[in-house]
Amino acid sequence: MDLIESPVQFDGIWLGGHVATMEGGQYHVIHDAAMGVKDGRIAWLGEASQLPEYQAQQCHDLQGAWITPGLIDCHTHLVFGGNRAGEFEQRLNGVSYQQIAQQGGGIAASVRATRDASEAELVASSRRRLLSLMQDGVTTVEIKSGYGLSLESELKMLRVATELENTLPITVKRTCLAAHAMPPEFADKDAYIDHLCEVVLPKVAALGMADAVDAFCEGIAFSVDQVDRYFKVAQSLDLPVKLHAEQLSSLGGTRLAASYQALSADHLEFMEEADVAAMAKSGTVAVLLPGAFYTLKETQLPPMDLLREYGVKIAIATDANPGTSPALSLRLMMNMACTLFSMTPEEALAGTTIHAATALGIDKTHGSLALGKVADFICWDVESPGELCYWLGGNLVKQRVQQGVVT
Ligand code: DI6
Ligand code: FE
Repeated sequence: MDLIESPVQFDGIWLGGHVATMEGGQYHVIHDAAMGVKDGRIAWLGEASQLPEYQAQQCHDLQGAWITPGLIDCHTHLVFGGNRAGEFEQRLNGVSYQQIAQQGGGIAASVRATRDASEAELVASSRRRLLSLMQDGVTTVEIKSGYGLSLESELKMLRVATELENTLPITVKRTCLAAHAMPPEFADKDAYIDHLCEVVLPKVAALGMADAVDAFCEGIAFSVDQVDRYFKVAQSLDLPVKLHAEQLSSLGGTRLAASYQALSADHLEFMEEADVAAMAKSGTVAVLLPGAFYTLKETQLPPMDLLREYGVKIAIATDANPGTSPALSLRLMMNMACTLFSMTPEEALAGTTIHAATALGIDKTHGSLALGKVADFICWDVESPGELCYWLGGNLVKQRVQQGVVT
């Protein structure tokens, strides 16, 4: 019997450049690489000199460019009505946060504006912000609710996130952050948490509107006990959890999150060694948010040495929100993670690729470049991957590829 060797078929092949695969959280460089894509997945990846005979519908010459996995922004509050630039200006003219809050500003202002906005208005304003992230290399984004704080308006925010995914070349993971702040209708925090447990979470789960559940555990928000009750219900509904923890003070929210095998605990400036140990044990990712650290002029640094010592995976995200992090570039956050948190450029890139994928529970398919993984990647006009963290701003994207399609 004749054995006919037929050429390998690709929808597209990329040649003439270099690849940082980010496997295992390291650059893992392939120089003079070739990457073949078929049906939206990576079908071949290695040194070009090893390529078998192939046929490709499209051939892309990288001209020396670098390919990395598409960036993953694993913590954003991208959907909201209005903005708070006016408060930013007020503060710089000497009005305090407290005074602004007393005048009905702060999160309450964003809740009002989000409730008042139509779904179409929210799609339009969020879309502009999302396009900025995408143009800077983001191929997957997490979007939280949390400025609605009523069943209807939380669902509205989650529908907007769904609509963004349906109309743009981006993967969106939706998180229900109904326990973000107190809505004006409730005076008692326990009563609001009861409402979330009895009504909001079951409905969100039944409609399949969220991939995860999040809360803000802080003196100005919800206590460890309240978050515990809310997480118990999330768990019973098979929804993974994540938590805003130890941002302004140390309450032990991180340990609670770890006890629920949380996907991530986020912010973490005030975490202690016992929190780090608990995260290492549960495999919970530490999501650091340098945009909020910078905007709040925080001086307490997250415990980088302890996180490294215990081998906790570290992700970096924009925390894009109208109050504490109006950030529209994930690459700028990578630069800030290096400068403010002493991360290396390699750690920062791992933090917006493979570790960010783990923080969203999608690392089997996303976050690094390997055979069979989703072909989400960026071709960058840089001479080395370290440049991605080096430039403050600028447009370094040469080509953006989502599920194998140039977008
Ligand atoms: N932590 C924060 O820093 C933001 N939310 C949160 O849970 C604040 C959001 C805002 O000010 O609108
Ligand atoms: Fe946040």
